[in-house]
Amino acid sequence: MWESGNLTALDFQISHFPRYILTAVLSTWLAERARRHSRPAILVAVAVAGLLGATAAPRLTRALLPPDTGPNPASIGYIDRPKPRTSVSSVFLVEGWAADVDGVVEVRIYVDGDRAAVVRPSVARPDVDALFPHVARERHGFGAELDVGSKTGASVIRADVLDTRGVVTTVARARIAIDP
Ligand SMILES: [Ca+2]
Repeated sequence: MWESGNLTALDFQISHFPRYILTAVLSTWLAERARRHSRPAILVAVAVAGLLGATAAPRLTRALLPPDTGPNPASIGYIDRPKPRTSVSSVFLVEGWAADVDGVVEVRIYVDGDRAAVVRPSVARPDVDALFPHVARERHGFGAELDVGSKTGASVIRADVLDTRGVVTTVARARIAIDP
């Protein structure tokens, strides 16, 4: 991704560099020969030099800016607690981790499609860093105490991650049972 971005920037610099040389040569020529040429010839030369400079400038600007950051890899994560197919009471703790190449903004936890909590990961998870060395170096672990009130029976907990590029990804689901 980064390699291809750098190549693109390099291509711009190589393919449009001659325009700058041409513009510089024309400007120098104009400065030295202005008194010996007619006004129309100078105006044409100025117009050509200006056009070359104007068309090359945006490309140089693009070449000097950071390369396109490319596609946005999906966030990853897991719900460690409660374990799938276990029973919980109406107030229970959800714990897990979330990670993203660009960084995680928040984790949104849902119970049967209803948003139950929004948390920012705050617990260090060196195990996640070791397993996924490409993700952003930040705290991945999250935890939230949920109170589902009178809801009972089979339920699905879902964790969605909002990354720093504004994309929301469902990273984990766990089927549980809520005891009456
Ligand atoms: Ca992402």
